[in-house]
Order: sequence, then C-alpha cells, then structure tokens
Amino acid sequence: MNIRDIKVFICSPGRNFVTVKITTDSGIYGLGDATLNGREMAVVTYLEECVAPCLIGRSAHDIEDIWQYLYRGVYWRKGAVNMAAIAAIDMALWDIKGKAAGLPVYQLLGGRSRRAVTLYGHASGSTIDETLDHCAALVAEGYSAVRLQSAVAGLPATYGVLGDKKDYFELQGSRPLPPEEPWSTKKYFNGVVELFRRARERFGPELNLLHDVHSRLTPIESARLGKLLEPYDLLFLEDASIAENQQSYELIRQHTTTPLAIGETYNTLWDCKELIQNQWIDYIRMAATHAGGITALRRVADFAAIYNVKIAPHGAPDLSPICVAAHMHLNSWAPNFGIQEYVGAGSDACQQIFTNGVTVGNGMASPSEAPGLGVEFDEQAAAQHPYKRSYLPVSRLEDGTLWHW
Ligand code: KDG
Ligand code: MG
Repeated sequence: MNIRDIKVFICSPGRNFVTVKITTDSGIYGLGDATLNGREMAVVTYLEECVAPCLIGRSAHDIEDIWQYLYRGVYWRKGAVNMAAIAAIDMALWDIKGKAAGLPVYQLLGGRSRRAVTLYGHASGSTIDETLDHCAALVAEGYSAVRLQSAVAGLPATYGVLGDKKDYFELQGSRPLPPEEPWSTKKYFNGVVELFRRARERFGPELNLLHDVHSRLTPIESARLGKLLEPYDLLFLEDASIAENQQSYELIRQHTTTPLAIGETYNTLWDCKELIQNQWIDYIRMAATHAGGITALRRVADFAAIYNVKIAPHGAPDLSPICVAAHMHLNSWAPNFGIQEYVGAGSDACQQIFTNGVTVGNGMASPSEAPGLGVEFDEQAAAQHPYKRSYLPVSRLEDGTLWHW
C-alpha cells in the first residue's frame, strides 16, 4: 500500500484550517491536521514543496520510518512549521493504517483505558458575573470541569474575553495586522482571585475549575498566584509563566501546591523534558498537531507517565476536528490521561466540512468506532470557504513594552 498522492487544503469556515489528504494506490486515504494559527501558509508551502515530493511511492505502513525521515532526516529539527507538517503526515498515516486494519486508531495504540474522555469547557465573560453565568450554563450541560476567564477590569481588552474579538473562534478579519492588547499584572491580580472565590461560593467544592494565564506572569508572580488560588482548589493553573528556562517552574513549584499545566506551544519532548523529569508540572498540554502527531504524543504520554505527569491536550478552536479526533483516540488509550480541553464543534460551515469525528455529550467525549480516525472531509464544501489571512494578537504592557503572549 504505497503513497500515491498528497494534497494540502486550506479552508476558512469561521477560522483557517490546513488539512492534508494522503491517498494510497489501494484507494485508502488518510487525513491530517496541519493548522498553525496565524502561520498557516508557511506550513502549506513546507508540505507542498519540501515534504510531499519525498513521500510519493513510499509504503504508507511505514509510519515510524517516515516520522524519523521527516524529523532526523531534515537537519533543521524541531520548529512549529516543521512539526505541524510532520504531525499532519503522521495523523494521515495512522488514519490509513486504521482503515487498512479495520480498527479505530485507539485500538492500534493499545485499546481503551477508560469508558469516555472527560472534557473541560470554557466560560469567559466581560465581568465575573458573566463568566460565572456562562459556567452555570456549561454545568447545566453536564460539564464537570470548566476553565474560567474574566476580562481584566480597567483594561480596554483582554485576550479572548473582551473587545470586538470575543471568542477564539473569530478571525481577526477586520484587522489587517496583529491587534495589540494591553496587559497589567496588578490589575489582573485584583480580579482573578475574586473570580475563583466567587466561583467556589456559587458552585461549591465539587466542580473542577481551571484557569489559563497565557504566560503573562513572571515565575515569582506565578508562585504568588498559585498560593493565592490554593483555597479554591484548581484542577490546574495553565501557562502561568513562559518556561524557556524550564527551571523557572522549580521556583513556582517550591511555593505552591496548585497543580501546574503547560505545553500547548511545544513542538517536541525536548521542550518539556526537565519540566516532566523533575515533576515541576502536573499536566503536559501538547497538541498532536503542533508536536509531531500521534507518534510523538504517544511518546510524550509514556515519558510523562513515569513521572506522574498526565496529558491534557490543547483543545483550542484553531485545532481542526481531525486533531480533535486524534486527541480522543490518544486520550482513550493513555493510562495517564488527565483531561481534554473542548470548545465545541465549530461553526455550521466547519461541521459541514469535517463530519463524524467524535461523540460529545454530558461533558464527556468518545472517539469514533469507525476504522482510522473516523473523520470525513468534504473537499467541495471546503472550497466554498477560502483562506483569510489572520493574526493572533500581540500583548504589551501599559507603557508600550512588548510582553509575553
Ligand atoms: O492559537 C492560540 C490559541 O490556541 C490559544 O490562545 C488558546 O491558550 C489557548 C488555550 O488554552 O486554549
Ligand atoms: Mg492555553
């Protein structure tokens, strides 16, 4: 079963997605997600110009060798563009192998470790009340875990929760260049602890609560936030600080028992090797699409398991339903699965383009039982929604200093 053709599609059903389709000479095809938010066309070019020509004629069964060929073989290891391209090829090959075997991918990984995958939803709002009302709606839907984000009072915009970009789903369509959003750690601290105090008051001790700092704090500020949030028993505090110096997390860890999560921008295990090995974190949040696919994430999960670190894959809307499906297969199998971020099935157009995929209900999800990943991709429907250039926002301190994303 040799690779006959590799096509790359880019569509924008509410936001941009890059999709790879590998067709074999047996007629079986596989799908992969290569979406890199704000840098989509770089991955498209890399796939078409540098990757696809090298794979035509090779056995589609050689997932491991193709992964090594694209990683070790290229000299320029790692990197978001490279790893997103490898990821899409890898997912598509697992999809093909599953279809050829007549088995869903989680069975190829070793079978189920659980009945279903626990999800956490997003509750965001311009005020604490709005965030908590949103949380109540998710609880009513059956969610047992919710991420709370509230706009920072006194700032004109907060990423994802205020301004004319209220939701991650939306393209920055009206703005030709990256929008700039202000940040004030002082103003943030004033509101965030109150948000969680009020959440516990309203929802009691059972609900799992999470929060994403988007890396805006220094390590010592993260340590302080973790300490201040301890009474509210978070499931995890995400991306408190950047960990370019992985040892920064040792400092945070020494000061707080609030569980720590990081990893959505990581591309290889090397980005978090010390974080995991030293047990400075509790959850690793790498995504199949940005970390080299199912092959790589499976290795990360096994490595993390040795150190009591759980996987909690990134689940933002800029990961396509193909990545969501890949995550559900991995999550069903991984003995050290923690929780999966989930923000819904996307726009109506998105749901027309990507069909089947995962089953979601009551705050839980299951992968498809169909052979492979179980997602279908409608090429004609995708062609109705052409690519639109869009950038993620940039963060600056109130005096204009460029700040961590
Ligand atoms: O592309 C960036 C988004 O995926 C990111 O901002 C979302 O932080 C995020 C999350 O935890 O979902
Ligand atoms: Mg995040």
